[in-house]
Amino acid sequence: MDARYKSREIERRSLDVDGLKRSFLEWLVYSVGKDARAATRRDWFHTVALAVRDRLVDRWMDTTRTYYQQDAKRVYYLSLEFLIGRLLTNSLANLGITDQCRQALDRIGLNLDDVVEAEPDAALGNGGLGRLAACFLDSMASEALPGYGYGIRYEFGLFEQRFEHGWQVEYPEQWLQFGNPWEFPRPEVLYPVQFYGRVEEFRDSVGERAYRWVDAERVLAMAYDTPVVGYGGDTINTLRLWSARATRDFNFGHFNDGAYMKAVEQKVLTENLSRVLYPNDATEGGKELRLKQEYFFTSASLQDILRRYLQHHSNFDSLPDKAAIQLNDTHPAIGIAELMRLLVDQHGVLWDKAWDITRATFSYTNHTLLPEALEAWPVRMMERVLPRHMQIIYEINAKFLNRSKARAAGDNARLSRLSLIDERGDRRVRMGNLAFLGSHKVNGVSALHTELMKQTVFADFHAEFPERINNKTNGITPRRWLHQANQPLAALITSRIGNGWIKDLGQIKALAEKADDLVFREEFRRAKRKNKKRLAAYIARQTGVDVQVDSLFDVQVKRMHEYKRQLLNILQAIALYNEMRDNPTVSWVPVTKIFAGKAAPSYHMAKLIIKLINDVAKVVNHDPSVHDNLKIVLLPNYNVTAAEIIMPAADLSEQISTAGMEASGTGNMKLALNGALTIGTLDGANVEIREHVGDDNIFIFGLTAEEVNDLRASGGFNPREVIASNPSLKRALDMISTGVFSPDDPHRYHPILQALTDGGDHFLVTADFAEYCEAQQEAMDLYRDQEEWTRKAILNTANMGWFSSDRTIMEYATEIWDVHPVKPEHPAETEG
Ligand code: 6GP
Repeated sequence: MDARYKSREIERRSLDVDGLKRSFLEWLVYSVGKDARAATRRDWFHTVALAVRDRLVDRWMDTTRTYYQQDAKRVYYLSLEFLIGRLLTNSLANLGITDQCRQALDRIGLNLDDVVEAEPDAALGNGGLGRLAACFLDSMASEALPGYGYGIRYEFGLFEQRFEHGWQVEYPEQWLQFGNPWEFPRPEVLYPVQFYGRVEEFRDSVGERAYRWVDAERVLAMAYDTPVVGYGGDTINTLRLWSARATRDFNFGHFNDGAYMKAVEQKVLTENLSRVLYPNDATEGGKELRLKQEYFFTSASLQDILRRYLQHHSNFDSLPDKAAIQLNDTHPAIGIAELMRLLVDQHGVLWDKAWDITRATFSYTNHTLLPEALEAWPVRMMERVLPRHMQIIYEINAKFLNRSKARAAGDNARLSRLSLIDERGDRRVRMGNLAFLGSHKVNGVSALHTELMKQTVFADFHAEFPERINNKTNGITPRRWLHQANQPLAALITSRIGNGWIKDLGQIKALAEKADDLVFREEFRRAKRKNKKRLAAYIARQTGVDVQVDSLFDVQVKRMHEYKRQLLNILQAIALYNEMRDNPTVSWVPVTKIFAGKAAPSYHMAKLIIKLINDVAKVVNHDPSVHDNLKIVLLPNYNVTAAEIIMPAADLSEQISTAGMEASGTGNMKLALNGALTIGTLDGANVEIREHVGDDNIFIFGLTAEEVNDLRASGGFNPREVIASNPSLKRALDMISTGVFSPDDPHRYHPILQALTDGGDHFLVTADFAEYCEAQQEAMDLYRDQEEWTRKAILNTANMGWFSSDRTIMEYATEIWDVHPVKPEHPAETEG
């Protein structure tokens, strides 16, 4: 072998500073094709990413090979969204080579932090559901679980949000514009996926009735693989994302007609399937393209899963022992009908057997109870787009309803609620019901949410299958959300209790006793202050607003949604602003209200609330009479990267959804783990956070889920009365309605005021306002006592160990998937 080539081989593996430096210089020239003098920051990012990628390929292959050789049971996490964020810092930290990399770059005269900034944020998701999927990938790899992620390689991720005159404006997000160094295209891994056409009945070889799907349009799904590095770098799993490709024969038909342009047009249309992520969070658009996206990635994934299974098996009897398929919400639920189709139509498995296999293989996670988010596809659309699946769904439904207890009891109302078809109005397929019926386990994402699932949307199914619903409270990966995002605190923790917490977050409990240690509190505060300085600089860059580092950083970051009640927060801000102006001699606790979050482009109310926050901010931030004691900022373009700056810097975490409406929340966990105190309702995982951090270390206010339910059911709630009896609320609303914040358009906020009054205040903003203000006052009072505040902050961090996604994922592994850790076998490392 050429000596130079051979030396490169060794360097590809070397983890020391010299080896890294040499391979950076090599990569820059030979793969990025740039001279060090001409290289941009982006060139260096690609260089470093490619060199780091080299260092994980061997172990990635070892991992995959070990799973294959042991024919291990794998879990397949099917998700329409993976909200990954940047990968460089994550890969370096999980490989344990951050310091070496930093030094190697130093020697070339570069700063790692600058290089990291050139990486685009992979935003293939909207919010909680997508970010949870990304945390789960990290935990599966870190726990050595044979886990695969399957999704779509969207060319355009979640839109970029900008504010123009205070209004949200969406711009396309182009994360792939300059290439993606982490992915491996697999042009040979291609599966056909069909749409439209019709179903033909025929007699099979033994004379049985059988069906085939004919005259369909075909699209190809092409795989792109991204390695998922577990902590310590031993296990490296795979995220396989599908991209749509037009088939060649599809185009040839047109060429023969001489219609070249038409052929190319058709190709573009076909490939639109993986073009863009739908920007709705927890609401369903009902668009045909969305249904096609769901089927596209689900079908390709199932074909891939069966191919892998058939490498070791000749029939499907043991599929459930070798594959667990988790449906991340109902988006991939069509997979239940698709697996039935593949087994029955393509592999000749008998129906009942196929159904047993399907149910034993699938499980389903529900992420929201919001009725508008429960997917229900028009039967007519389904019949047209997926005709064979529609038949299969009818068949599943008929067999189920025939056997159900409701039929026996003659309870027709119940029967129609259990049906996979909603017969009211234009008929629709209820994907939640299909997912429930086709799964052996169904889970909610917090204790409260799971209880509510049993009582509400799935009450009838729960009565039918009382063992099926179970709870898996969400978690977050401590690697990204503490170890990487909050280096000052991570270093402090490690200095006291060692670094075992990174892998076993339960160990962080040992910090609890340090809450009474004056020196530790001082250091904890210093770490927080450092993070706040970093956020303040970011705020200044992004919004031009200067905030006081020593003010109380009060943070609400999440998608803009009425049920999350950013409106409640901004109303309290207005009330506080009024109090400060009324009492200029009082020494106020300075407060900085920090908001961030995107609204779905078609969600007008959420966008109006964005404008309101920006309008209020403009008035408050420029009013000298509050002496900088109150600042309000709404940061644009909230994404994973922004969250990594915001979470570590927060003092107060706003988790103020209308009780019963937030399934779990995960931002609540990130903030508490980073030492923020929560102000929140008893909703979602807030309930469990309170149990872990203790009642004294959290500010709970407002109606409970039960009270919300009763209040709404009674019909006796009158927001106008509530407003009339609360002068500070009334004054805040009057200011909005008289155009104090919108002099250019005094009626701008009429729809908001309308919703709060005549609209009946569905989200109970007015009902919770008074208690919320009291809780805010309590928080401000406590903040004056920095020692006491810090003590509670430390207790929050110390008691959040249970909320690691490692705990969550191991619960899924043992209680749902029956999947076990598999240690990759590494052949003796070759020496070049
Ligand atoms: C979200 C829930 O709203 C949030 O409470 C939860 O923490 C998160 O899922 C992860 O479980 N739901 C969605 O993002 C969604 O799109 C269909 O639901």
